[in-house]
Amino acid sequence: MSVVGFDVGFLNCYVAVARAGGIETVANEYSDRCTPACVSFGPRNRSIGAAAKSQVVTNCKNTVQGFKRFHGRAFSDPYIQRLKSSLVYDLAQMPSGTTGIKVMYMEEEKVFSIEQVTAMLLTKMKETAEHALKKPVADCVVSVPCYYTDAERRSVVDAAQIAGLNCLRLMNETTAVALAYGIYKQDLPAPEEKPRIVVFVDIGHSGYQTSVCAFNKGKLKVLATACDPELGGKDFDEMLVRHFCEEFGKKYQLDVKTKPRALVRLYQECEKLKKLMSANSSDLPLNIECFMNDIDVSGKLNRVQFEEMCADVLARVEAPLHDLMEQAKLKKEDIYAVEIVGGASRIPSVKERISKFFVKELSTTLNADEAVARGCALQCAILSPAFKVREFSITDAVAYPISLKWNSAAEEGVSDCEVFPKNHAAPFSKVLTFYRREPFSLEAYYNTPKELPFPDPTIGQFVIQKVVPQASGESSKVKVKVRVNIHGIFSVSSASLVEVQKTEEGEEPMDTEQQATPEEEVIINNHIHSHFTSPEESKTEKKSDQPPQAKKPKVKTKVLELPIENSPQWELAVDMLNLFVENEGNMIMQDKLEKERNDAKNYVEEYVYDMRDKLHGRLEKFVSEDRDILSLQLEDTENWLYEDGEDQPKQQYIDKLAKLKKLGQPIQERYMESEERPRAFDDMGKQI
Ligand code: ATP
Ligand code: K
Ligand code: MG
Repeated sequence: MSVVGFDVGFLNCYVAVARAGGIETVANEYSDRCTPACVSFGPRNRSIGAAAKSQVVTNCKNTVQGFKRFHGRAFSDPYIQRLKSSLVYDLAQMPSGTTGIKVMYMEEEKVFSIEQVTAMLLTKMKETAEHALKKPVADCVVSVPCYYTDAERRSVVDAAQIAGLNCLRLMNETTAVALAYGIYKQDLPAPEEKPRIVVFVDIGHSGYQTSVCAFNKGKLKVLATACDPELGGKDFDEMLVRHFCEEFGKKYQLDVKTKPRALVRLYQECEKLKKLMSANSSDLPLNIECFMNDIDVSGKLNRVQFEEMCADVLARVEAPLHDLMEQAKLKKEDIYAVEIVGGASRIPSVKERISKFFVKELSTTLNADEAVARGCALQCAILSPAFKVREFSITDAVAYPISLKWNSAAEEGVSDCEVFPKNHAAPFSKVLTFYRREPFSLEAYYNTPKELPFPDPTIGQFVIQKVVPQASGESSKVKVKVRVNIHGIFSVSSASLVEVQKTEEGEEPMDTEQQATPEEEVIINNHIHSHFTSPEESKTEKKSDQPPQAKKPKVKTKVLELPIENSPQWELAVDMLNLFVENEGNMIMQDKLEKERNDAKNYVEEYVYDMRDKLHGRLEKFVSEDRDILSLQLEDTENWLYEDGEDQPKQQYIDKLAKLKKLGQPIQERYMESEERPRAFDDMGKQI
């Protein structure tokens, strides 16, 4: 049982764990708490995180970053097609139609699905957590942007599974931040008091998310969210890159866009410049040596110029804030605090805009980089039976309204019903009642396609199977349970047929089902079979305590579970998922073998250098006729390492080292002996 939170950012990832001392963000093998969202493919292995980022320039075509927004998207999605042209690496279509990345790996062209790539990143983060906790990690909570749709969320859940993780919850990033804020607050209003209203803003590299939450002692409720999924630090980088491309074009006659390597370097330098700009308002230099065609380039910029060129980007900060307040029907005076996180929240002009909107100083009490991961770890601790944490209830909100539609009858066409309006509490279940004589299908979709940052409003198709009429020939009552689950994913979770048998002293049907999530009953008016049902039954009702059959003769009912055929949009087929799990395992093994091979080679190299130094140093007096043999062997081995020995199986290095040690060992022993002898005398001397 592990308690771990993963913030999988577009650019930066963080791992937080729960230990006896509380929640901690932990460092990777480079002693860095930030792990770049980067995977690099090589002829013998993969590199992930910081090791991959260092190859962005040297192995640019096989080093992938910025893939967070490929989840759950068709390759043909205009968004993907637009991005494809601006990426240094290549994208390809998966057999299912979703997006994959095309790279050279193990000296072969390979296409990996987006789930696989994110799984690779999660594998790295899992190792970081395991290293910190010194035990295997499976249970975890993974962050996603609150504007993610169902298909995107399912894709991330699959990625976690491929990495061998058990994702207890996909947590909206802003909600994770809200939890990290609320759980330690001792002074929240009592449950019956007016809640404390706090706005959270997370502006990262790719996206801008805002939420407004109501806090009372022991609980938080997300009232509304508003986002711009296309606004973040990267847009500021983009403006800088555009500016310098133009400037270098004029100044040095360079067409930067034609050289991917140069472009990648320019992006890196512009990001650095942007960060420096947050702390300095004076002129700042940008210098790149040997940028293109052996030319060194340089330029400079100050904050005023920067803000000018980013005016269009900055102008987009306000709209989501308006939207947020409107949705929640709140006034600026109602807001107790505005907490901001995310790397791009450090840009002074971004802060200014937000602060001006709320007419309030912004709070930066949370760690801007780590709050999401910490919130996820806290959520994991709450969900984990093995960990004791303060009781804290979290109610999230549905981001986009969800509707169901179904065929009423051949003559009457399609009916629909909004089952989860925008900002409806989540997780949540509802029971819908239909009157049917045969199997029927439900289609779930987002009913505000314009609002969706996603081209396809379809959520999925759900067929309720094995529906039969009652013995009397009348329609059967079919109860369908739909839910938005803990990951924020819609599903038809169960269906049952209520078989009515008339008896003299029957009982009312009883719902004995366990209710893990809040639930509500909705009875759907179904025109087609209305002549089979009594008027009471066909009325649309909400949460009736009285079952619709109340006025009918006493009946006995039997509840039959019905199978459901689920076809969520862009679902990864089970056999593919299993294959990906297996492949990830193999790649982990390959990386491990390659690391061992490299280590074995390094040991030989180290021994060669170490012995050579010592032969001319402290071992000099202890070599006899074996000296030349060993020296010669060392020299040979060094040459071999640069030639034939550059790339050999692990055993070759092990054998090589053994051979050298066989020659070196006697010399070392003679040295040790002579070191020990006087000391032994010394010791004796002391005893006397
Ligand atoms: P997302 O949340 O969109 O998935 P992310 O979580 O990876 O992305 P963050 O780590 O929150 O993003 O933020 C990274 C962004 O913040 C980058 O664009 C980075 O350049 C920017 N950033 C970091 N520090 C500063 C700073 N001091 N000034 C300006 N920008 C900064
Ligand atoms: K992050
Ligand atoms: Mg982020």
